[in-house]
Amino acid sequence: MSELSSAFQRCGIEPGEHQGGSLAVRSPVDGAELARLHETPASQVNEIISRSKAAFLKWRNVPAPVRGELVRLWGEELRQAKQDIGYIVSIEVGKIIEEGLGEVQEGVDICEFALGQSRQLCGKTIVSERPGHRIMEQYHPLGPVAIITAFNFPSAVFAWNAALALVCGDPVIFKPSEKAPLSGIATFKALERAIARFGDKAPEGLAQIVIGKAPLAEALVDSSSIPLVSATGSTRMGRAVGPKVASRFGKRILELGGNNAMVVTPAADLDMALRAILFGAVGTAGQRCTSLRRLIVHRAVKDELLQKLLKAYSTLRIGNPLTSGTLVGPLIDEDAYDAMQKSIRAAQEQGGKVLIGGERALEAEFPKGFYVHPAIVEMPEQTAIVRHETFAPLLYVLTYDDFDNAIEVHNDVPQGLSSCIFSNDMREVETFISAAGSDCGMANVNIGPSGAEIGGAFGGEKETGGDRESGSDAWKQYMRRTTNTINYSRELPLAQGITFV
Ligand code: UN1
Repeated sequence: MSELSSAFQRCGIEPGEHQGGSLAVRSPVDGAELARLHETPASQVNEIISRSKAAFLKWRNVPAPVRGELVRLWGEELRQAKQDIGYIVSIEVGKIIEEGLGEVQEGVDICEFALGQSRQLCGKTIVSERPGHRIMEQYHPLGPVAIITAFNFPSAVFAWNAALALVCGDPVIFKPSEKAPLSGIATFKALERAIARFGDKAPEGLAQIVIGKAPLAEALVDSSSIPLVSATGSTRMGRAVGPKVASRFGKRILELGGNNAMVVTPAADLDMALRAILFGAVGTAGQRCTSLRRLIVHRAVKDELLQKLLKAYSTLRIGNPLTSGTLVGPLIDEDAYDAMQKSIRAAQEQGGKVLIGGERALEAEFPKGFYVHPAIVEMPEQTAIVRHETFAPLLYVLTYDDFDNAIEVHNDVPQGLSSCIFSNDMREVETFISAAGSDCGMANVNIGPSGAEIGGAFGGEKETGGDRESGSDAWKQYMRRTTNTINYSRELPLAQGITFV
């Protein structure tokens, strides 16, 4: 039995589930077919939504800390399956195995976070202007949540959303990316095992998965029975999803494109910046929404930094992500490769100079795998192509002289996910994270833009979508808030001093 078949088996994915279907799943590693999944017929979506609605009526009454016990068990299952799911992520998405494992760890972490959160779903008590009155807030479960994820984090982003939704009292319907459904299924199976261990208190239909393409996602997006749609992917996808959900007054969490930059000032520790640039721009082959795409470097340190960077880029180990020591795996598919080539050409037309990389790699060994040499392109200014997100290891370098101008350039892109500054000058650092600094949802100091921990709220502004998921108070989006004014007096005074009868 192949290593993959054994991993499927240990994850509870039966041969009948991954063979004989119409949806072919290919590995970006070498183009080999990994599975043929059975697609969920669109005609079944209504039934799935009905089951979710019925599950909600029961689940909302289970005390939140008891719901927390379910995600605790899920975290245990993920821990146990970490090697297998990490391996499936790696072979299906092309991430190096270290990052595949890290992604599963992110799922474990959010389960533990959600477990704690299950005892802290609390609102405020507010003083009333009226005697003998008290105002308080409660957070109540919201209803079925649709979770639509992208190929690049096929396990963790489902876990981020589902762990919180479940402790908040909401059933989940998961639509993994059709480019990486296997990792999603493996993560979902771990949840099913947790549900089985949890027992009768978990209603039937609490967690469901649909396998297939965009029409399934559209059916979920359009359903007024789904009060919250959490969608991760491109800005183009968000532009389609956002207005549809809004038109039926649904809530949404949109996690869309980024165009993340690093400002490197003369006061930076350049060796640290170098390491952060490498992980940020080259890690995950530049296919994180938080990947580093723009380097805004002061003229005084540019040459030194670029010299170090070019040296490091020239020795990057590109190859099979499952082989230990590899740093850069393949792009997800040929379209991603073509998009990178197109952006490099556009950059050149707009005055850019390719300093290194951009060419296809390992074509002889992997004719159906799209490996590239990560590219660095120096730009004379922030032209149209630099303002566009290309999901590939393509780093633009921009030079600045004046710090205020660096911040202006930094913010002058349509996206607003993550950002960072490398500097040991407290004036620069504090300015960068101040109201007049970075306009992104995440602004880091002396660490790169990618690889966030789950404890903070994750997300960004502008075309990134404006929403937050994962840590901090992101849980509130999975609940509805009620404000309760309680009168324990024998009078009935009106607010604002109004007298009536
Ligand atoms: C994504 O790329 O969609 O901060 C999510 C990070 C990861 C999550 C990225 N923790 O890079």
